[in-house]
Amino acid sequence: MRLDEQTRADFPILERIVNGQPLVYLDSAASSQKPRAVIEAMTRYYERSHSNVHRSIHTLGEEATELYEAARDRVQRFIGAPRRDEVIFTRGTTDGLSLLADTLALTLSAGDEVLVTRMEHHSNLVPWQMAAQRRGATIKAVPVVGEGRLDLDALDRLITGRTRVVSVAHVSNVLGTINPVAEIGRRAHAAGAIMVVDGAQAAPHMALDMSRLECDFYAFSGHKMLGPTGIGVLWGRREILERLEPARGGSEMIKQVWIDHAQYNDLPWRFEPGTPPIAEAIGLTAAVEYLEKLGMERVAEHEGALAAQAVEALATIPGVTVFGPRRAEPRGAVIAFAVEGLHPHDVAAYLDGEGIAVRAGHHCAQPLLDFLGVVGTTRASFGVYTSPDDVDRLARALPGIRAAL
Ligand code: 7TS
Repeated sequence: MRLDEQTRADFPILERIVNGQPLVYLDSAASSQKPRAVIEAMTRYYERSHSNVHRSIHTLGEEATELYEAARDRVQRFIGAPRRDEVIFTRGTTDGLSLLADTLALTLSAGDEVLVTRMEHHSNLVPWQMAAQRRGATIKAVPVVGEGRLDLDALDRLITGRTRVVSVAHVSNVLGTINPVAEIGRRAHAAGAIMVVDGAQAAPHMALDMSRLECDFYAFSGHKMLGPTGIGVLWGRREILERLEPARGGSEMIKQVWIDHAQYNDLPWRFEPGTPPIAEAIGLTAAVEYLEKLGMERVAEHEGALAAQAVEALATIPGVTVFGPRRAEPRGAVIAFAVEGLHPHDVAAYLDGEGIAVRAGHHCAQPLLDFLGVVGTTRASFGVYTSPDDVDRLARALPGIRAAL
């Protein structure tokens, strides 16, 4: 059975009728929909076990703490992390990368360099800009070439003895390019730099193995991988986390506090100040269990087939330009395109009228769009519940757009 045939009934929202048509949800890269298992796990928790974690010894306090820490074990296994205390819960990818940039900023000096790429989401740019500005460090970017790949020859020239951090998206949220992060990580490590990966568009769609990825930090969001909003993960290599001072403080991230100083808690709690997203961690457990049951290899295969179908179907429509790698090689579960002479917002509004949800705009990747020479694109993106028929409905709707506008 195809993955969408197996999963669709688990997603209540897919029963919606939008503008008189059965919903075609092609905006999973912005946020995925949620299976009943996730919604019910969170409701069950609030109805039966809610309390704060790591502080109260009453029964509910213990239950909530156990469930929250069990989520860490689930995530550790899901991403192949060597140790559970390397898994830090955050509020999302943006929060994880900001936490990391704030923390690493404490180690940067004037003249140090942070290397990013031109295809980064703003969440993997702005936190580094802020860190660099505070410390007098410099930001450099690996160019994008051809159909949307990183220029790896330029990478070698851009990594210098001053490069402290290299931070790269695993999968581009606009181009769908899957970047060779292990190879980039090897080169970063050879120069003594810390390798950071923005996995927001990878974690929901492919099997991950932190022990083999040649990176030191990996950030992703729960809400893009069938889980709730408000939770994310920052995985970090223990040897590095251990020597970093936390940049954010308060609450249970300490062992002891005096008026003018504090002794910080062990990993990972040292980097989790404040009441964490508890119900969200429990929802994330359910999402990870759901994905594991499907099998991430199967998820990648299903979405890869949809991407190939979409590239082929859209690229043959007159006036439609598809961005990103064209060949049938694996690409991420997103496809951005332009319709000649039409603003992306008009394209998205027209498609919405047909019941088809896509995103239009700069996708928080303005430097990349400058390179592509467009102010925005329209983007279709897929999840485990996306069907070939959804892609077909998009492809059949597009040719009628000019007559309709
Ligand atoms: N990094 C990448 C590559 C992303 O695609 C996104 C979100 C983020 C970071 C930020 O994730 P957040 O959960 O903290 O918001 N990308 C998109 C998108 O493509 N459309 O809406 C959000």
